[in-house]
Amino acid sequence: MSEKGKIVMGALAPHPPHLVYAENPPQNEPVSEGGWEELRWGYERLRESMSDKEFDVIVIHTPHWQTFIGTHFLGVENFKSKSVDPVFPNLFRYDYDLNVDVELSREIHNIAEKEGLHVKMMENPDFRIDYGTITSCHLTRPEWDKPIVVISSNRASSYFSHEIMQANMLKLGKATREAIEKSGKRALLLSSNSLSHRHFTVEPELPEDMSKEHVTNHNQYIWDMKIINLMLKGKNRELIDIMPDFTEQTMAETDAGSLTWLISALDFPKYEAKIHAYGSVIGTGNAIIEWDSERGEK
Ligand code: 2X7
Ligand code: FE2
Repeated sequence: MSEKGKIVMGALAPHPPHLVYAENPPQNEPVSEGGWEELRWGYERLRESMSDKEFDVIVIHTPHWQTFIGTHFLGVENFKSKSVDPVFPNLFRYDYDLNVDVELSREIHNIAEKEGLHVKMMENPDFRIDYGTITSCHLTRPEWDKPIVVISSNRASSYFSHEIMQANMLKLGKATREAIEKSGKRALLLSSNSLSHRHFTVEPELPEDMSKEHVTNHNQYIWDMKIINLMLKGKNRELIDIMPDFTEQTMAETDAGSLTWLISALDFPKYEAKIHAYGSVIGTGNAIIEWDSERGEK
């Protein structure tokens, strides 16, 4: 490919397995009566919004593939098995069969390495894919007709600090953008994480009983709105500046680095993001948000 590649869209695409459970797709074993419609309709609106986009590959950064020594990348062309959520095995037992764009994976890996990051290609064919990757990809593109690149979450937040994690993710985002441009491919990027992440410790008898669902507490809600409004106004430098405090005070899943990686890959968009939904899942805050980088360029 000779033409320069590009990121055609970025999205915050959270992965509560409850949303897949509620949809009852053929791949998932447990059966539900529905639930969490606001978020599921939000994913429907995201899919509608990207329906006229042409892209070759989905690149996803996932909080539930946690690596303590560096950032890892899937490096095998196909994975087929069952993924079971360790916390919610009653909700998520999903048969997956997915293809990986190993060439692009390797290119991001190589550029990130040159930037000084500790990286590794994951080449074990029996590796079990995490439910974060599967849920976000399923809800964004249920056809599974595009190859994916999966990037692990290096736990620098736990090992060092949110600030060190962010410094690394800013480099990784830039490396991702450069690799995509070099590849000539058109990519959709997904940051697979919730926002505020304090959650209930007891599950209702019927998990999809919506009379039991609400944000854990008001502080979490106020913080989520602050973060969402910065994204909607294109104030992404400010967002990165306050992300460590937000992460600490709401135990946010931004500790994984996914959102910082996405904002950096999109090169700190100044244009407005578009929100498709905000809702709670066992008390956590979840927003579905898109950055249409092609529209933003105009
Ligand atoms: O992994 C998750 C999550 N991030 C949010 C809500 C519920 C369950 O799992
Ligand atoms: Fe999660």
